[in-house]
Amino acid sequence: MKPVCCNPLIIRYARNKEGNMVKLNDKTAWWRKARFGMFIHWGLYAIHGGRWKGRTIPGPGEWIMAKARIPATEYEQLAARFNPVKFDARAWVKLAKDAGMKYLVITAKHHDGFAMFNSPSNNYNIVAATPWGHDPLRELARACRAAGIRFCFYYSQFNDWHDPDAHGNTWDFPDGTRKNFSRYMRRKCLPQVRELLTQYGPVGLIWFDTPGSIKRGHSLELRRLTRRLQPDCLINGRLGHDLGDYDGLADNQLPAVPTDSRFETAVTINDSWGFKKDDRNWKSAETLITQLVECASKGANYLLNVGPDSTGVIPRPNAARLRKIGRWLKINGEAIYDTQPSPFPYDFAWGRITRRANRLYLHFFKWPAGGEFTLHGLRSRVRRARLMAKPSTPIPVCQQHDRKHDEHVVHISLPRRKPARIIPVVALDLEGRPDADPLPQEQMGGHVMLPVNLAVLRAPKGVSIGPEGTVRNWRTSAPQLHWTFNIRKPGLFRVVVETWLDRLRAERYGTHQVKVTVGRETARGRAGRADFKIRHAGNRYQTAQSDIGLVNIASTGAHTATLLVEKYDPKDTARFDPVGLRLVRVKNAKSFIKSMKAGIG
Ligand code: H79
Repeated sequence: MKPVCCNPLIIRYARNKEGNMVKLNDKTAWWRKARFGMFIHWGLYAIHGGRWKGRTIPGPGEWIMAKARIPATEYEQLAARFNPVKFDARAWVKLAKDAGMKYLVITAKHHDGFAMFNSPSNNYNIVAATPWGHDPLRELARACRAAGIRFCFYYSQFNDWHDPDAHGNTWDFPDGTRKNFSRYMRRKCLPQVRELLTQYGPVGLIWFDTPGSIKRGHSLELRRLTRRLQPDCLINGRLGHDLGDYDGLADNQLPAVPTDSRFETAVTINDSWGFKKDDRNWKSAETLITQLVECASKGANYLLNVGPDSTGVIPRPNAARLRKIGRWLKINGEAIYDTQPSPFPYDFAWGRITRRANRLYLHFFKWPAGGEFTLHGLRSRVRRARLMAKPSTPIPVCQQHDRKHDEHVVHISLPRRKPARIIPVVALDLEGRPDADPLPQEQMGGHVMLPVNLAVLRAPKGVSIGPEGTVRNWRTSAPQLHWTFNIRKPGLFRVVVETWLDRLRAERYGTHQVKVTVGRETARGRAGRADFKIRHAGNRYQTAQSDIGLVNIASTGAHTATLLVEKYDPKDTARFDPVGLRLVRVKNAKSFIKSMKAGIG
């Protein structure tokens, strides 16, 4: 790389071999390339596996101490029973490797306060307090190094239910006025983070969690300590006060919009992080791969969790799914690792796009009918197309540009039958860098996708568009969203409002009376909870599609669509959470209208 801009005071930039400007010595480079990591939640809670006194406790397994309000003195006694004789660091790391994961983040200390490593500063740890007496982090760090996987750890810096000066334990230590958080920092948190950064060799990143009301000074102390001991160790955004090296979303939340590639999302395979016997709500391998693709297409890393049991074994349903992901990545990894977000700022009804240099990867969630695929708005020339699974078979491509309307279209004749069971990927080699028309337009199947991130939001203060691509705090009928898009050919379109709902808090959402206007045409209907068909083993945040009617778009060219809530459902205690608007062309408008009239008559 040749530096092209040198400011000795600040940062040096260079163009890499793909022509992108990059910061030299950018320590996030390995991590942005990695795209896929293993999260491991392992602690004393694995012994209970989500059950306490014969009852299944709601919430994730690692929360059992808080959810069942187990006194610290009682919970402590679990340590004497923790004897994971089947623990095999190399087997865990091999599983991560087989899955195609590039980094591994293990809970060194979760909210329960128990250190899963050798902590000379505090006896409440796995080496001093269990009959087993091993330091699993030492063995994992060594196995990771041998396998070329970056070793990282999770540390709960704010919540510690075992320490009277930290936060979260209101059943043993209810009197907040007696807490002295600085004392906990000096006595436990800082010494332990120091141990973690000095006992295990190079650490890829520290994953802090739930900063709560931590003071900036305390976050800063942790940051300084980390920088001093391991300057290249990354810190996640949950350190607090914007002091991390990268950002993330809420647990289990996938990005709906392209990010700046310093993003990560942590996800569970069932609904628990720690081992939970009664949670068999496993997402399918296909759902997990879809999530990985979703993240990569938005420039985000996917940190997928496993919850080993108290014998030290990663449960079979966990492991089986990881191996399936690995098999998919063996063929399609090039379309995930070290890729950039799609050059199109919106999703497609058929799937997602990732890119690397002059190549686009089309990930097909739905295979095009008869294998005939079209992509609109790609201005770059396509040199060739190939299926990742069958790279030697040439695939015919035909590209057209209508100068009059400045319309670009690529036709690709794919195999008639879907060539792989899970998400086939097609690579397109372009002449030069990808150049896509940023204005939404009609794509294959007649879909015009209008995601929230491309809208102009007119709203009172406090309502905003979040980095995940939804509107935050929409709780009245005041806000409005406006989109501009392009129509190639006049016609009749179905109007579909897409909203998000948190599956674990579904009952809080409402169904709202909404209105969409395009030019002088209006569609009115109800959108929200009533249209959710919740898939229990699917994403935590799921999309509902509410078909609210039709608009006739009479002219070619640019148009504006507006979405507003006419009547806000008073029963809603969550929020109206649109992720976008979708216009879908009615294929045979005349007969459609006829049948509608017949239906009404
Ligand atoms: O380590 C995992 C979680 O235990 C941790 N972050 C991930 C990576 C986490 N700690 N706090 N939170 C997430 C947010 C708190 C959520 C809560 Fe609940 C909602 C606490 C009580 C209600 C979820 C449901 C946890 C217990 C029940």
